[in-house]
Amino acid sequence: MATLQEILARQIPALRDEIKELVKTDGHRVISEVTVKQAYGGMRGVKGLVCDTSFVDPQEGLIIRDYPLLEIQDLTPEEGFFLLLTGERPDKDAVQALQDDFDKRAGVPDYVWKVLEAMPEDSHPMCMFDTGILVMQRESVFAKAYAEGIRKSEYWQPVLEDALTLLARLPELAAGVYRLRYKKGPRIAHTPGLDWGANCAKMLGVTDDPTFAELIRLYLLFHNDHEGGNVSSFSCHTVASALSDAYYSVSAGLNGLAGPLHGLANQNCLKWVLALMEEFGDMPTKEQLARKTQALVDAGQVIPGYGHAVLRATDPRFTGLLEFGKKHFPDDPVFRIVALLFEVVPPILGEIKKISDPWPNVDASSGAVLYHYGMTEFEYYTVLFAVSRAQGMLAQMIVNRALASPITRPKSVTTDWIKNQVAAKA
Ligand code: AMX
Repeated sequence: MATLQEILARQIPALRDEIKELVKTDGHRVISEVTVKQAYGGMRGVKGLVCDTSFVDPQEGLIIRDYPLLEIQDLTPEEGFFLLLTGERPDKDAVQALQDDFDKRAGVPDYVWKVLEAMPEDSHPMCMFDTGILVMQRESVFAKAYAEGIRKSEYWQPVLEDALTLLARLPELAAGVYRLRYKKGPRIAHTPGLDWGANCAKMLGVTDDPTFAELIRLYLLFHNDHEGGNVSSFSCHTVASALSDAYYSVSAGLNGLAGPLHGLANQNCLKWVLALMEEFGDMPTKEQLARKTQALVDAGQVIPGYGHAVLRATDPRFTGLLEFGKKHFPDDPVFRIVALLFEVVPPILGEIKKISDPWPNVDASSGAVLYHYGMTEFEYYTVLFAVSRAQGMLAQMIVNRALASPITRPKSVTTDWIKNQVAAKA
């Protein structure tokens, strides 16, 4: 099988022709309308973006290039990235070529560590991770090629170069942030020949338990993409549309992932579970959990890890991680509470009319499985989400650059304009 680069070089001309023809013949057709509620409501449900790497079905959840996530949960993250980007499942040789390529590009430069070491000790690990990405911007191959006048039709090639370098370095950067921020001792070097997920697990240095590497592979696969409209992907897309390079664009996306309604929900979820344990001990009853859930809702707070802007059923990513916990550590107290909350929370949220989705999302279980292995620093969890989500953001960016997608610029209107519009229609 051909390499990632060869497959893209073959696919891109055909994809360009296909989209050009579609826009030419059917460009005038209406695919979505916008109501006043949607204009004020985060554009929820407005179909104004295209993303071919993955799709989120409200009932089935994440579908990567036609494959429902749980059907492909045995893929390694690199296989997942290959699939996201090309729509093809790589054979052994193609994966090996990608892993070899990552090995060649690995190695976070020293200047990055110097910057991170100079940051205040209480910096949030997401801020450190993001800073590490931004300082590497000076190495962008795309920025250099653009400054030298590269042809538009070739833009995607240096973007792919930047993407592969970033992906090769992100596990090491993430693990280095973990060890520095939580004083875990010297950094552990990247091991050539080891796959991306196992390398990440090893560099974190949390445990030698082989099932931890299995978990990190799953983790890095499960969070990789969630179509185009989620905060991280959309932010990355918008910034990239200005022809900002992969470093600036991924950093922008991660700043959104760091918000409590998005990727930071996993840290808040675990914080909540630990607070429940402190109050009720290791074995809270369903009644106690139900009372606390209701109290939080009554206080106007969100139950972290529950609800979703698109999903209307249990997130398969939650299910996959729950199954992993049931298989490897069903009696772990934190994990047991997470499993119990799954029984208790949805019926309570389901009673509240305004909530569109009472079911758990990935963040409801993703912290507990890490906690089991001794990663108790829950502020850190979003960094692992970020390593994974970078794959989707970069895959989308490469495709968009190949299609020469124009700068993102929806039209905003004023409240007076909306009122006049509504009055005219009435
Ligand atoms: N607990 C309590 N209230 C909730 C809720 C929850 N888990 N989920 C939604 N609601 C509330 C909203 O706050 C909103 O209230 P408001 O009208 O008073 O502001 C109302 O229900 C309607 O919201 P919605 O249409 O159901 O959801 P949304 O599309 O506006 O928001 C999300 C989606 C994820 C931000 C929301 O469900 C939430 O805040 N969940 C908790 C945080 C979380 O788990 N985030 C992670 C999402 C997955 C991810 O990106 N990693």
